[in-house]
Amino acid sequence: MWIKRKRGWELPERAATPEHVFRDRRRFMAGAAAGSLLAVSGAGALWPHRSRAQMGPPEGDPTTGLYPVPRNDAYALSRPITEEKLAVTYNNYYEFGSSKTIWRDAQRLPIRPWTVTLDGLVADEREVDIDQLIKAMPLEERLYRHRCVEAWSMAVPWSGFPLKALVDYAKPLSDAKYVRFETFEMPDVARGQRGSWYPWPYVEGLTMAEATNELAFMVTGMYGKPVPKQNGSPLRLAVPWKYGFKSVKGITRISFVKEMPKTFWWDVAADEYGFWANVNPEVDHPRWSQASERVIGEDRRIHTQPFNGYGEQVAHLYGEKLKREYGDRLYR
Ligand SMILES: Nc1nc2c(c(=O)[nH]1)N[C@H]1C(S)=C(S)[C@@H](COP(=O)(O)O)O[C@H]1N2
Ligand SMILES: [Mo]
Repeated sequence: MWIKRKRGWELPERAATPEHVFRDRRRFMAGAAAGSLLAVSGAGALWPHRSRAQMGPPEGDPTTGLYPVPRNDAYALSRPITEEKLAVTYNNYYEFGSSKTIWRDAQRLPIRPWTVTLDGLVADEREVDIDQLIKAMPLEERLYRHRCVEAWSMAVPWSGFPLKALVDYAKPLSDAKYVRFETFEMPDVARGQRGSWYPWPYVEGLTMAEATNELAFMVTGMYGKPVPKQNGSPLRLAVPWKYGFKSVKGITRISFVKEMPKTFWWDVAADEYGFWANVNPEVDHPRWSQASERVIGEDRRIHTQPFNGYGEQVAHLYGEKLKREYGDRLYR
């Protein structure tokens, strides 16, 4: 079905992005920030098909006027926020390719009109317009840690609303056990979806208890503006106690289901990734250590914390019964 090949995703971050390459990129971004580089005529030669390199919020995004939204101080951090330029240009979004620099390609994604289907075990299945949905939700800003399974991390000011608010809005039936998230399928604009070795569309899932935990957050903005396309516009998930691949981007469908959803990376490499993927420094990825993480934008590594530092809010979700049933799979 798929060909086992080492792709960027599967490499430890240090191998995938040698430090000096990354530092050179930072110098490049610093130049761009100063307004020099993108303005010079050479930029046209670098990106002949782009009249203007857009890395920020989508141009003409109808939600622009909603931001900034009030910060919820219950979700503060004791580490510096990642520089915005880095958070919006160093991404994982396999729909647009397996490199970290997909932000230009992601601009091709049409984000309006955009609907989200709410279906499965709900009182009424329906398709909601994204702007109607956003208008119905209580928007706030939260500072969250963001830890990729590749052992790099950021600290990001997300804007959005608690997933619990959306669950309440969807009115799931009592036999719903899991929430399943599905991403768009547009191979014409998303070149990564043209290959047949990945099981598109990207699917993720949470238990109902995880989905209604206060930390589970639906993202519509970041850095006080609408969320850029490369970061998951117009709607993505942020579950900061889990590895980044659980935080699915570009959501088009949310289903309430009885069975544990077969999630994308689990389907691709069941021996490496699974459903739970809770951050745990003591359980290594089969091919690299999870004990520490490289802080994007800083020349340092820090120790990784159990549940990425959110144990107080979520550890109780994973009691003895689940530990017996899943063992280390709870952490991959
Ligand atoms: N649809 C979709 N969502 C996705 C991914 C993806 O490839 N496709 N990559 C995941 C991974 S591995 C990570 S680490 C985060 C990265 O989010 P960021 O680019 O905003 O930092 O998005 C996650 N969500
Ligand atoms: Mo990731």
